[in-house]
Amino acid sequence: MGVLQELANAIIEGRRDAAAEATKRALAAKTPLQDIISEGLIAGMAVVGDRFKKNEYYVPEVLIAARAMHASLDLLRPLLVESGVQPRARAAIGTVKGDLHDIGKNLVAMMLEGAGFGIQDLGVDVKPEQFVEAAKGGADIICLSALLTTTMPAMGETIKALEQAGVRNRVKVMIGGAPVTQSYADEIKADGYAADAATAVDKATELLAV
Ligand code: B1M
Repeated sequence: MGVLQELANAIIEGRRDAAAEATKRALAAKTPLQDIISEGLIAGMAVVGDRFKKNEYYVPEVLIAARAMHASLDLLRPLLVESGVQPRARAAIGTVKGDLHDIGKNLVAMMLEGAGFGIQDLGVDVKPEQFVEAAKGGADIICLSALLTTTMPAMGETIKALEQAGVRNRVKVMIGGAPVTQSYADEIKADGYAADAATAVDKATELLAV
């Protein structure tokens, strides 16, 4: 088995030390960074996402896989910065104003990162103006998460704030979270809705055509 397949498997199985060790071996063998990312990290996380969609994996397995993915990414990140490898696209993500739930948002962020997106994680209780700043700063997609019916309206407010700041056309807006639906996305004129973290990767890829 090749070292990149070993890396992918270590991620799928959530073996953090094995992921770091395979990454070191791939680097020592002068494997291109892009190959380590696409054939190791992205390939591994794609399987994780697929299993999560099929209910073969649950939240703990995904978090453990993401932790292994991060062990590899931590080794690659400084080299990526040096070599100037560009992310597929830049995503700014946050849980909307008034909402402190971040487990789902973090999963979406990790899956997007695992799929090769650059992530700006704005955290929780993120005001519309903060998303506007991220759009002005060059984000390609704004990702809004809400877990409370009482904070869902902040998604619409954020879209309005993007319009008022004149940056709505520059970004795609994707929304999600347990109480959120496609019809709500249509109502507030979001570009896309995803029901879970793996689908969020598919939707962001589709919206940005990357
Ligand atoms: Co709260 N809470 N909570 N809570 N909490 C819920 C959401 C609730 C349904 C529980 C209940 O009453 N049955 C209820 C909401 C009711 C409603 O609005 N209709 C609720 C409430 C009421 C509250 C408080 C108001 C309670 C109180 O204080 N009286 C309070 C609010 C605080 C605030 O935010 N201002 C509160 C607080 C908390 C804790 C702090 C204790 C804790 C959060 C800890 C944390 O996140 N760090 C908490 C928790 C853990 C929950 C439950 C139990 C679990 C949520 C969770 O993490 N799910 C939840 C009940 C439940 O869902 N069973 C509940 C796992 C997570 C992986 O799923 O977040 O849905 P989820 O994410 C999924 C998808 O939705 C999707 O992908 C993820 C992975 O597949 N997704 C996206 C999420 N964001 C996305 C974005 C995308 C695309 C997909 O694109 C951008």
